Formats: sequence, C-alpha cells, structure tokens
Amino acid sequence: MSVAAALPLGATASGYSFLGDLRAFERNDAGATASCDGAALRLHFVEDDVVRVTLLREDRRPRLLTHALVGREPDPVEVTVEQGKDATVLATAAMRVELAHRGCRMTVFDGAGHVLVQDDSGMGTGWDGNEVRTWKRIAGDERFFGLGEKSGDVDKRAREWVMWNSDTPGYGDASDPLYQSIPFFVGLREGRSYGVFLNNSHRSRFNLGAGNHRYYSFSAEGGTLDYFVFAAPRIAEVVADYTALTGRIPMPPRWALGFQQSRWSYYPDSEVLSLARRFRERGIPADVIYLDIHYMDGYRVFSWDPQRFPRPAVMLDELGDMGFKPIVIVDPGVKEDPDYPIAREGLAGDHFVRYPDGETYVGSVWPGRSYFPDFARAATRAWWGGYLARLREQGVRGIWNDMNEPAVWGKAFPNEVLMRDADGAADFKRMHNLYGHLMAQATYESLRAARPDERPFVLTRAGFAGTQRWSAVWTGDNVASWEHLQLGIRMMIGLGLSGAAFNGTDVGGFEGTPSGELFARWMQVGAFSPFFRAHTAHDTPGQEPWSFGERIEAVAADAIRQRYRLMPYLYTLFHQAHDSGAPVLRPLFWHHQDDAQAYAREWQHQFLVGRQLLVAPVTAPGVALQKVYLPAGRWLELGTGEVFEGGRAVTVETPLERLPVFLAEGGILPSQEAMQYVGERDSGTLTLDVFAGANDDGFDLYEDDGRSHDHERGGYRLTRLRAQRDDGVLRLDREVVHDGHRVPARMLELRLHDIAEPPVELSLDGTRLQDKAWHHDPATRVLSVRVREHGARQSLLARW
Ligand code: NBV
Repeated sequence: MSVAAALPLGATASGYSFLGDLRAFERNDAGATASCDGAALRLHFVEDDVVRVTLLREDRRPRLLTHALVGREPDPVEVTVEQGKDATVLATAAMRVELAHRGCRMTVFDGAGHVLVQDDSGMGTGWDGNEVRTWKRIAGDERFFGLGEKSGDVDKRAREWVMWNSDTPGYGDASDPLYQSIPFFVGLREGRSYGVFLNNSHRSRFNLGAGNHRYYSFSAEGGTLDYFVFAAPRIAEVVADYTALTGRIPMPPRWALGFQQSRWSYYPDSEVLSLARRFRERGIPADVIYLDIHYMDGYRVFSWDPQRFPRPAVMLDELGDMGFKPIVIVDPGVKEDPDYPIAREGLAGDHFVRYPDGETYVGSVWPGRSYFPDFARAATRAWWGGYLARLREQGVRGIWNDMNEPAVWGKAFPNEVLMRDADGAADFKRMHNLYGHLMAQATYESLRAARPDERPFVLTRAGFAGTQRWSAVWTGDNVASWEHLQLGIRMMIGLGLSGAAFNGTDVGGFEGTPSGELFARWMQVGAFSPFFRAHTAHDTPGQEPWSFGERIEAVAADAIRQRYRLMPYLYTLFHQAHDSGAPVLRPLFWHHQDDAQAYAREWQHQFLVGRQLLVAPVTAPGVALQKVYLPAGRWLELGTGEVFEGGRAVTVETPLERLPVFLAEGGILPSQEAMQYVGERDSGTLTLDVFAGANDDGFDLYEDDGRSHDHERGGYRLTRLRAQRDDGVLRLDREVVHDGHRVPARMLELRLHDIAEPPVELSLDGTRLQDKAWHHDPATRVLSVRVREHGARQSLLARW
C-alpha cells in the first residue's frame, strides 16, 4: 500500500504538515496561484524555461529574498493554462508544469514532455514550524552537480549538504558546510539537465538521496520556500539561466589573471620589496603580492603597522613600478578601542550590528573584542567604502575579504543579532549566509565608485548565490596534501557550475608543507585554474616558486609562463563567463554531456579549460604514466604534438616536467609571448595553434583594454577564427566581427599542427606566400607561417 493511500494527504502523524488538495486556482500574467489546503503555491514563469515556485503559508508573511537576484525586468512569458479534472497544466514554449489537484503535487516537464522534477506524491511540499521543505522523486540515474563550494565528488548524490557559511580550517572531504553557500544545483536525468535554485538564505539542507532511495529534498530552517526550476536540456543552458538570474562575473582587470603570490604574512616592507625583486631577478612572471593581517597595527582594519610599514604609499609605489599590484586583506571585525577612529565613527554612525535590545554586538577575532559592520545598510557600505577608496589612493590595487562568514572565536556568531537592509531588520538566521555577500558588494561597489574608469578586484572567502557579481572566491584553508589537490579540482568544478567562475585554491596548500613534487603538480593545476594564487599559513615555510630547489623552480616557472602565454585564450574565457555564465574551468561533461565516461569518478580530476583545452593533471605522487580519458574526436597533445583518437582512454608519459594538455580537433588556440607581468609591453605577435580537422569550431578571440569599463559600451574587438581541412586543402580564416577596440600592430604566428608534408602551395588572400614566410618541420609535423595581421579579414590557404 502506498503511503499516500495510508495517510490522508494534508494530514500527518509526523511534525510536518503537507500541502493539501487544490481549492481554488487563479491565473495571472506569467503564471498562477493555486490555493491548496494549508497553503498556496505561486507559480511564476520568469523565462520560457524558468519557473519560480513560492509557497505562501497562511500563518506566515512571505519575505522573499532579493539579495541574490539581479532584479532585471523579465521579458514577458507566454503561458497557457489547461484545467483538467485531476490536474491543471501550465505551459510555455519550453516547459510544462502539471499541478495534480490531489495534494497540489507538481511535476515539471521539458518541452518534449520528459519529467525533470517531480514532487514526491506522498510528501510533496510541507512545513514544520518555521522549517519549509519540498521532497522530489529521485530517479535511479539522477545526478547532481554544483551546490557551490562543497567537498565530496563532483556528483553530489547520496549526501546531505548544509548551507551555513562556516570557517573550517583544514577541512576534509567529509566536511560540510564550508565557507560559502550557493543553494543551486544542476540535475541530470536520462541525459537531460535541469536546475534548481533555492532562493532562501536561512540555514538550508539539500538531501540528495542520502539515507533513502525515494527522494531528494531541499529545505530551509526559516523564511519562505521560494525556488526556481530551470528546464534546459543542456547543462550550459541551465547555468546560463541561473546566472541570468543571479548575475555573472564582471570583467576582471586583466592582471588579475596573472600569477599571485601570498603568504600569512609577508612583512616588513623590506621583505615585501625583496620578494618582488626576487621574482623579477629570476624572471618568473607574477602580477600580485598579498599583504595578510600582519600589515595592520594590532589588526585594526584600515591601519598600517608603523614599525613594519612606516611609509606604505612609498612601498606600494615601488611595487607598482615593478609591475606588481599589491592586494591587502580586509577583515570585517573592527577593534573595540575608544582611541580608534574607525570604531568611534562606526558607533557614532550606527554602522555595527546590534542585539535586538539595541546593544552593539561584540565578538572576539584577530583584533580582540570587535564590532561588526552592518553591510546590509547602504550607509554602512558607503562609510566602509570610503576607507577602501583611501587604500586605493595609497596604491592598493585589490581587496581580499576574509573571516566574513562571519567568523568569531568560539565559532558561534549569535543568530539573534540583527542587520538592517532596505526591507527592514532581520536576524542572523536570515542574514548569516549573506554577510560575506554584502561585504563583497560593499567592497566592489565602493571601489568602482571611487575609480569609475577602473575594474575593481575583490577576493572573498564567504559568499552566497550572486556573489560572483562582485568578487572572485577561493576555497579557504585547505591542506598541503594530494587529497586536497584533488578535492580542490572538484571544488573548482562545483563552484564554476554554480556561477562562481572566478575561483581557485591556495596553491600548494594552506596548512602544512607540500613536498616539492606536490607543489610542482599543484602549480601545474594552478596555471589552469581561473584564480591562480600560491598561499600558505603563518607557521609554514614559504611557498614561492623557488622554495623547493632548482628542479621544482623550473617546473613552477614553466607553469607560470604557460599561463602568461595563454593569456589571450584565458582572457576570452573570462569574457565568456562574463557574457554567458560559462565557467572557465569546466567538467568534461560540460561539452560532452552525452558521453557516459565524462561522468566517471575515475576521470573527475580531468577538466576542460574552455571548449578546446583538456587538462589531465597528475594528482598523485610518483605517476610516470598517466591514463587520460579523451572524449570522441581527435586530440593534439600540446607538449608533444602527438595526435590521439578520442572516445577512449590513452596513456601518456608524465615526468614531473609534463602536464598533459590536449587541444581538441577544430580548435584554434591563441597565445602570446610570456611577460614578467600582464601588459608589460605589447606582445608584437599573436600565435595561433591550429588543429584543423573535421569540424570548424575554431575560436572567437575577445580583446579589450583589460582595465576600464569601455567594453560595456562596445569597446572591444571580437575576432572569429576558423579552420577547415579536407582533401588536401587547409583554410584558415580570420575575421574581425566587432571592431570597437584598437589592437596594436602585430604579427600572426600560425602554427598548423598535424601536417605531414610541406604544402605545394600556400597563399594569403590569394597571393602566394614566399618560401621564407613559412617553414615545415617534418619531425613535429608543424607548418609555421608568419604573416602580418592586417585588415578585418584574412584567409590563408594551403594545398597539398
Ligand atoms: O589572515 C590569516 C588567514 C589567511 O591567511 C587565510 O587565507 C584565511 O583563510 N585567515 C584565514 C585567518 C586565519 C584563521 C586561522
């Protein structure tokens, strides 16, 4: 006997009450409200393929969260409604929602009629006190990805995940929750994807088939059950829809893609400067040096230690002259100190969070007893931002927000404390998960207001859905172990699938000390991570590229140089993330959704960087031979020029010096010469590695000035690069399709791969090229051609 038959719907012997039968149905513009026994369900289509589901309880005033959403006016969606005897169906061009009248149970179908999300027929939607929850039928093959910064496998199934921002130093694969809360996942059933975003900042729980075989569920300890279902059959579209709703990364300053060096902490100023010089003397590219908490005077935010940093502006200037962009840490805790102007001003301006009785909250953290700014208040964000602007004036180029879960000693920031946003006061049950998000907003917005022509750079440890609009994220206090190198890759994949495209790990590991081998392998991964920063704790030896002897230094420097060479490619991928929400670092299944092997645990530490680069890093010690899975198609290993047939696993040699990276057939990879720092000089040459073949996917190269917001007004150049090859003819086309940014004159170095013989004829735009303009190397099978980039269109033709 089914439970539904045994228990009358809407009544229960457990603490939960369940939504009951349909009583009334009211249609409105882009959806409808169903009044059911116990509560109402509002269904509102925000896109053809996105429906918002909101539970309106009779005994609770709905207070919908706005912080995660970009709040753009949705396009009107055409919705048809068909009321049947047992069910009512709402349909758009892309999806269908069926509401069974019995128990108001909901099923979401894609446009072709496949079930994507289905309420559990027995439980559906329910509540118990403040807790709200919904239960969905789980399919045998259902997989779950995303959920932001989470431990575990890439597939999150069979665990229960909690959203509650937590300071978790030295976390492990079983630890949860961690620093950030992104209540969004991508589901996959029978190869078709969908997504769910729970728009609720209270402590929430995602049970993805843990401890049961019947359902997955998501719940929140308070607030309104308010969630979005994305009905897009391709994972990339689900993430595009989710990021249309919660926002996408701003274009970062181009230097932020460079290598970043950190430790807790570099001081005094002479040490910081000698670190900078060391990079330049050794010729190892780097763009950023971080100052961790020791730069401050007694950990007072916005102060400088007068002994360690007597003349900060001078030091910052010198760093700037060497091409470094200094970034300082800014923690939220403000020292309770009557002689400290920030504390005094904060109290006078009512900028700190308070208990319900009005007493200012004091918790202990680095500075000792501290107050905490109320970043929900626009006035507080502006006040805080004034100090950030001063740091910028002194020569600080970016802000690193730490401890903003918020963390306090004792790990129990009180829930009764209040924040005040435009909607009124709310306690930390609601605001806790938003604290880092609002601090990042304060930071980004004030830096941008202070320098309207400059792109801010913000890094945050805590965050929520939507934080990507303001800040890059890193995965907190990881550990120098091989397990963490692997976990870090899985976390970057999860973050990327959750809108947080600009993410990375502490390369080398924060806690503990890596072996030289681990450091080298991690640097190789770092070079392909969106955010590339080496960082370590205060009680460990340095983790600079040269800290592990000559051989490791050479490997680390190579990895960094490769990063700088690939800058034109990587920068374009950041633009893709900005434009469509596509992660920079992608799981194999992002582009190979129908390939079962792309989901296999065995390959989950391989990843794609953009569509055409597949990286198969070594993530264990002593691996001289690595098995690599290559999806269907042909792949060119960049280091060796060897071509592999995909759709199978291959074995490649992996001495420490080698990171296996493969270029997909049809791919065109732009690169430039390595420099000491981003923008050190004009490159003079754009290199294109071309692996022409059966498809002509090519690449659309994006370029802009790398620092201003002109790109928002069309100030960029987009160049379409395509290659075609069949029957003894290879054709390479370059076409400028948007010309809003002037690129300095340069040469094109074309490296056509997998070419066995020299061509009998080679021409550019119909004119035969002289012999000295090209060279064929039979050993590497590369045909190199050097031509001047010229005009809006160029076409190279080779014949054999
Ligand atoms: O500011 C010191 C550290 C910092 O280096 C690290 O990256 C953060 O995640 N910070 C945590 C505070 C130390 C807590 C043990």
